[in-house]
Amino acid sequence: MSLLFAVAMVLQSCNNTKDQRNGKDDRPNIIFIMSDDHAANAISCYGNSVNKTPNIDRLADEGMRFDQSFCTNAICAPSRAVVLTGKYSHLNGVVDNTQKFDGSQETFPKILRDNDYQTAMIGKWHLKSAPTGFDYWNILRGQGNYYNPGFIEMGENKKYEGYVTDIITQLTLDWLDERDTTRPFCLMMHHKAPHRTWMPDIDHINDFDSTDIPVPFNYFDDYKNRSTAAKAQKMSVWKDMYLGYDLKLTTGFDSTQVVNDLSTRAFDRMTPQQRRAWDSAYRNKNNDFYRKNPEGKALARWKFRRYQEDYLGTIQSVDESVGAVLNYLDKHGLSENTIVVYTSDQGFFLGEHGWFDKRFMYEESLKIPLLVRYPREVKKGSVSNDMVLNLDFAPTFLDFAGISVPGEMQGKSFKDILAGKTPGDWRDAIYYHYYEYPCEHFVKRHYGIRTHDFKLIHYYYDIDEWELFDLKNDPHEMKNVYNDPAYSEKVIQLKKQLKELRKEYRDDGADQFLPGKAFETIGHIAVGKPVSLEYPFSRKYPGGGNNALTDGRMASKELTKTKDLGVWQGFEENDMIATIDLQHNTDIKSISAGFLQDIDSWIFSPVWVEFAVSDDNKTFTVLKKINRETAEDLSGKERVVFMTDCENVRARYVRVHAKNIGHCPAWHKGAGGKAWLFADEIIVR
Ligand code: SGN
Ligand code: CA
Repeated sequence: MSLLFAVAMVLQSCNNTKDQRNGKDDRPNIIFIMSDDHAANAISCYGNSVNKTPNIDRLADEGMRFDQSFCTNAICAPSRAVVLTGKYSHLNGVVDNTQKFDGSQETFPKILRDNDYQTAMIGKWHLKSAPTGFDYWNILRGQGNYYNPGFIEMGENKKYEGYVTDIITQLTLDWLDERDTTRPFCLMMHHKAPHRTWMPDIDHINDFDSTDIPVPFNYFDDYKNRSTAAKAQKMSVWKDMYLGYDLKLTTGFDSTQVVNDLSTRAFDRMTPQQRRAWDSAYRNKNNDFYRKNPEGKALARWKFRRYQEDYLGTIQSVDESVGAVLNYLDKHGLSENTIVVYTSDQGFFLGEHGWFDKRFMYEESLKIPLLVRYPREVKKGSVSNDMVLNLDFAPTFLDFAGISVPGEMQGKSFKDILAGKTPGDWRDAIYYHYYEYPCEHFVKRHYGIRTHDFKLIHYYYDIDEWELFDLKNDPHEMKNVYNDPAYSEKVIQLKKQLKELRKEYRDDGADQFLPGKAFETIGHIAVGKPVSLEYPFSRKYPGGGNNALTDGRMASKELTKTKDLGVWQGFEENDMIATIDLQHNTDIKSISAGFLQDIDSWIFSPVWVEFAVSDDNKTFTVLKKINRETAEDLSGKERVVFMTDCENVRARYVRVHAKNIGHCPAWHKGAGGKAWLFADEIIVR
């Protein structure tokens, strides 16, 4: 390449990025504010809320509000991966919350950074791998805590005292202060709020005490004519919420009336001062509950109310956070040239159908709030009814920065829509796919299509059922008309369109994400040998019976990834004391036993495991007693194996005693409840 040509190329690429007149980089800044589980129905500019969000509303007043904005997979980590990559879950690899994001793939922050943008990520990340593509990052550990949360700042553990939303806001403003003002920036401020368990900041705990909060008309939905999926979920406000853990009935006038199941892990984090303030903010309303002692439907209504008071309470701080950022921009003359986006990783049920949580392709969780302010190009107070997706953020930001969008990104830039010029070929249907099942809340796997007027959903894996909703006539999705002959043409047409979308997005191999095999076949000397038990299996999880512990089938480590939970042998409250008869004296080199740990499902790995052998099944020699490691990550799901090597051991009987923790510990949401021990398999070599 000649020198002249090289110089010309450099100049040309600068043309794209720098304002020629003053040599200043004039590309817009981007502030991407995303909260967690914030339903549009809890933002006042969306018109349906009981709360007021004046600061978030400012973005609608001064920019554009999207009324048809959706996510492609309504669950946290997958949604974040879609935002970063502009690719559907099956291509970016994060189909559910259990997967780790592969940070080596292309993301929009990386591309912006390569193009001289400063990039920062502050707040909830939840993708398991360390952030890539950011000059600065400071992320919450895991899901994050509301009080005195732990963070990871550029790989280093940090703990800040205070309330999570305020801390994230302050870190954001600090970063803005310290940035290089000669270059544009892209800043992600991601709040934890209003995620479960909805712990408001102290001064917002009582904000909604005297607000009228109407119970949704379909709160007592019976799911008639809906799919089995709608009936089988476990996300009912009135059936599945814990009184202490979720609804804060942890402080009342005397200790007998206190529900003691709010994770003390959340409470242990509080300073004594915070704890006192928290208790005094809840005490009166909790006493009122104990005085009235509601039951039946009254209790169900009380639960809804308390859920909403707390949920909306956390949003008060999110709104203040948005206000603080907007004020900062005003004060520093940045408002004109900064694109500010407010959205959420997905929607949320606020009691509609009786539910909390998300996951379903129903409107409340599918829909994301989306407000965009950019005074240079977006008309004040505009509203769009074009269908946009969280898949579109990456291409849109790159478009605004004047960078061409990589072909592998599946979203489309909605820059023109923001300018009030919807492209003629803009999409008229969206595609959705949810995978996380079986798992907490038990929402079955499904995918579907939504057009402006209809929604067709296919539930698969352990069922094969369809739902069709006529959104114009049934906006709340109360009547599945899939089997109504009047809609048979519509079904055919939508199925065809759905098939085309699946093809276009290359989502035709969903099988690869189905749960794996329930067990692995393994050979060892105890295979087929009889087992006797001191305490029997619990009838609830009897697995395959005694001999399944030595049947050469080792249960998969991913309980949630198998259809057949029965491969594990379950002991409720009791220890497992299993004796294997090898039939005759045998040389033994090692003994191991596998257990499941899935603390969210009340399954704890044993406190200790003792291995012993005997010649006569009367006198046993203890070979080894192993205590559980204490530093485990308590939220994970894993197969925990206890093992002993044996030297010069020859015996006929092998006994494995695994100590059940007995009851869920005080910090657990099931505190005091019977704990489970899941075992399989005992391997003797
Ligand atoms: C936690 C919550 C669930 C929630 C998932 C997923 N339980 O497990 O209610 O559905 O996160 O949320 S909690 O008791 O631990 O709060 S997500 O935001 O990560 O997708
Ligand atoms: Ca087995």
